[in-house]
Amino acid sequence: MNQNLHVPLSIITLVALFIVSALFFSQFSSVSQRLDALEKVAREGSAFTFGGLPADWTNPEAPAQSLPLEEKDVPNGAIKLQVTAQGFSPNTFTVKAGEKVTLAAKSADQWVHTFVFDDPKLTDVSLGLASGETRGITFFAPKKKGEYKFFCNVPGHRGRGEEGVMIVK
Ligand SMILES: [Cu+2]
Repeated sequence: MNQNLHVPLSIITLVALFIVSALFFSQFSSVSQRLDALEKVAREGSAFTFGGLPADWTNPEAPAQSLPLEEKDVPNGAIKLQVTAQGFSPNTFTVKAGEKVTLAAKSADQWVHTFVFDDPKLTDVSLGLASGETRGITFFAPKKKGEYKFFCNVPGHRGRGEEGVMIVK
């Protein structure tokens, strides 16, 4: 290797070091942002998506169930349902077409229950509830008026009456 190449090589080394450290620090700041987001989740009870990223459960654009909620954490104006082996209570509720809906459901007996809709367009609107647990979800009501059936999809539960209707008008 001749002498003339040494200068460019050391410049290349310096540039490479700069890039590596820039990448390192950008990584560092995104980790700290991520920790901030996780803290926010811990404080506000947001849900995690399957990708592991925190999701805001009150965002109707991307319905995702909350972590378990205390009664005081259920927003004012939320539609509240309870589900037991006897069914949903209430088993019907009414919303306006296209409006933002916040729903909170509680498993009020010793069983695990779920809340899901029949309509495939509402697949994302689903809750899984351990015994005694309340969770919430926010979504846009369908723009199409009509009756949308919901139920608990734990095997055997719908058959014993765990179903209801969301009326969109
Ligand atoms: Cu059930």
